[in-house]
Amino acid sequence: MDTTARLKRRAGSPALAAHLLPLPGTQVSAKPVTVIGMPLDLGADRRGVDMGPSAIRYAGLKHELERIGIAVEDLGNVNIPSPESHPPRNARAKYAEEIVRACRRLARMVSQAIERDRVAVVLGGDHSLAMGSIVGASRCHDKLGLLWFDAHADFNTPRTSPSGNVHGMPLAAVFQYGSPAMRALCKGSNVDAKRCALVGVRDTDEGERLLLKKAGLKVFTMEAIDRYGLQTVMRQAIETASHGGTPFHVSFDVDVLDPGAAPGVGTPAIGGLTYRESLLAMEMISETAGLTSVDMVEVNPILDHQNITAKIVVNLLATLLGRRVL
Ligand SMILES: [Mn+2]
Repeated sequence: MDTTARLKRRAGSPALAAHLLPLPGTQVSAKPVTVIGMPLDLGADRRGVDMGPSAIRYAGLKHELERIGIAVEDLGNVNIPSPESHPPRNARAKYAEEIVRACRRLARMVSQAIERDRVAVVLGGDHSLAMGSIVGASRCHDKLGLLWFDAHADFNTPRTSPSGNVHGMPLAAVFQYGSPAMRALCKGSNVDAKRCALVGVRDTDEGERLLLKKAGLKVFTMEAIDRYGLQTVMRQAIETASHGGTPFHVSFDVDVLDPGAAPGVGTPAIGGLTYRESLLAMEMISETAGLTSVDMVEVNPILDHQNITAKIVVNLLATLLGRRVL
């Protein structure tokens, strides 16, 4: 059975199936890709995002990328300890040490892929893994830009976080706010505030709002997207991240999409991007030259319907890496 028929069958309803059909056009000659699975759920309260890498692979990532002429190697999964093996040591930053150790392993794999002139594609897992990808990509460049798609700002610290879950803290750690272990890891980051843009934010905590302002990042909220449109916002966000031709990392929390479109995410928040808007964002990024690496995080198959969220991720990645309609 070909991909189209398979997607149709899996999608259930014909309307949904039509929405998910692979686009007919292909664009060959994109950079080869290295896929790394990061089944990390130590940063989130709810189990399930550890199955994200599996769901995305099952949705046909490798097949779809190869279909459009991209060479793919899959390094399998980074080994992650199970939260059942011991309780968190620190309730304000649960499993921070274990997460940092896993991120160091991920950083090595990401930097080795980039050094071999490949695009590193990291499948999550909860968003705390982004610390590892960013540190890994930073090792390969003097400066690294960062495009962070998210419903949340992920700018909490152990002090401001209401939950103590580390997946709400990775971006703050990149800017040296957070637990000592996280700050030590993120000393390896080359991202500075003027080369970082957040897109799609709509749900923030009190403490992190103050810290976010202090850090001076460019935040493009959903309100900005409503007012100015996605194209205008993305132009500015890309300009920020790739300022002066800087290579950049994309960290994409799938909860930036509206849960009506992508229900299988760890922390859903209503009022997000449509599927079309998220595709357009990927198209616009793919028109630039600077992409070094990308995370797709927080896919939770337990909360999903017929793996549609993972299928959306496959379409987003294919588009980001060069798939075209014509
Ligand atoms: Mn996030």
